Amino acid sequence: DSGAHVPALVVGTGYGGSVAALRLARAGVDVHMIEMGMAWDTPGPDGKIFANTTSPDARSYWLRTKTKQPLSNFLGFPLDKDVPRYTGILDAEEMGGIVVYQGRGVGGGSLVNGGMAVTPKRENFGAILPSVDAAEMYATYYPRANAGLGVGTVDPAWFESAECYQFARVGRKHAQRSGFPFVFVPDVYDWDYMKQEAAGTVPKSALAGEILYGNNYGKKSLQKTYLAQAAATGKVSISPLHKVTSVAPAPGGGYTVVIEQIDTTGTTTATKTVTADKVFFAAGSVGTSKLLVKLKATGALPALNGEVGKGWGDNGNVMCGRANHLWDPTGKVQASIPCGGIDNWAAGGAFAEVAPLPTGIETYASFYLSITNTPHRAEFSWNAQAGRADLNWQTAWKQTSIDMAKTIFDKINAKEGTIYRTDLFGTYKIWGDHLTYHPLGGAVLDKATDNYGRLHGYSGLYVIDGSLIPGNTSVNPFVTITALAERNIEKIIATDL
Ligand code: FAE
Repeated sequence: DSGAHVPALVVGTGYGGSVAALRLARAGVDVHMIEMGMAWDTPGPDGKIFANTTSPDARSYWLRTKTKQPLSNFLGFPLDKDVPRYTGILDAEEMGGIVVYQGRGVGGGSLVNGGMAVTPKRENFGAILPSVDAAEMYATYYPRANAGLGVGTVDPAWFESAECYQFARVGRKHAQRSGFPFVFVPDVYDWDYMKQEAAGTVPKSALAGEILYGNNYGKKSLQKTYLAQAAATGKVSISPLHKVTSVAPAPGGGYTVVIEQIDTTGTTTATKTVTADKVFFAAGSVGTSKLLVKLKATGALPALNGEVGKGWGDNGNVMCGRANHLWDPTGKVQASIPCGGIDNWAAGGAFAEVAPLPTGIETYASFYLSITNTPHRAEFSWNAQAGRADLNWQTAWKQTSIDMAKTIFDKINAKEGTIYRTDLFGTYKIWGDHLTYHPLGGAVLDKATDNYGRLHGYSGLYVIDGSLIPGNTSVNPFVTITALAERNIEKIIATDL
């Protein structure tokens, strides 16, 4: 309520925010979480909370009137369609020539993502977070994050025979025949549930192609893990459909936080002001960066340092498909949850997830999301005239990522006598190079903040999400975001409370 005083206010309910809330609550602190998206706890008219990937509806997109599907075309046909403007689950935010996909709602990105829960190789960690003690991360915080998230790996024996992983077995065969290591990729999906889906004994989620707009069953989103545990403490409350717009020092100490309540059309219905002793920015890389850049430039938090907004990257994301021969079908039924990847990081700077293309028909396509070792970093800056934060991303930068991904797929195509698909991202367009699923950076650890996420210039203000990580994690990012949050909140609780 307006005028309230809270000991700890958390902006956003994704990975960083959920870790902060749980650990603070367990340490005895009352926590209030503010989330601009919906709660996603109530079934729609079809009896389901989340829409299917193959039939997007109002629930699917954040305040858009037309869908913006990552795979925009199929066999030359554009797939996007009109939808009612609504506070749906997936935001396709267009900034500086890149579409940044993000989850909106209680659970953040965990609502929409593939659940791939990958711990980076130890030898790559120094390049990801150079100021962090790797030994501590791998002994304590990565294991803690993996346990808290409920990470598991596909049963290798079941994998060999499961119809829904034909696409992954074809991906493995092609990788190995070209001399690339194929690795199983852990996931937070409930693998036993998936086996039951395949057996036809439970309602289907992964095997019904659910992903991107939410999974109705099977996926352990934050709602089922960290946030459920946080709720069980009785010390955490959440306000969905509330957006933080300002944080500034309060006259009597602590911070004045301005929050806009919105309805499901995105219209502001109330503006509330609360006071918080401590504020944790966990609005995601884009959300936190935009907020901090604005607050510094507009005089709410002028003492933030010049690193705010810098070091933003796309984790080198680039997608592509390959057209297989007729003797290599990838399967009519594909699990929407990937379970394997091709590791060419050391030699070629690319780690490629063998991804599903769950269209419900045989496509003879292999589909991949590559994470690449791109050096390019963009910066957010305040555009006073337009009243928004702009990102100076350059579309040409994706060429570096394409070149790295090609170290894998050019070789596989040469070996298999196959070609790239040209119908998935437009007409005669091979590369999905217009987007990222993995925004990272903008308030980099040990630069905009100290080595534990305390913002320079203000005591009691913290960053605890993907914006701490400078642009790349060498693998999918949420395990690293979670582990770093576990590390930082432990220190903050021990020294700052
Ligand atoms: P995030 O989860 O984005 O949470 C931030 C929250 O803050 C969101 O709920 C926002 O709505 C909310 N928010 C923003 N601004 C405000 C504001 N001003 N006031 C109130 N609330 C606000 O942040 N990663 C993997 O590791 N494996 C995968 O398989 C994977 N697949 C992905 C697939 C898709 C389609 C997408 C979009 C992402 C995927 N990711 C994956 C990335 C992963 O979800 C992402 O790195 C994390 O969710 C980021 O966590 P944060 O805590 O930084």
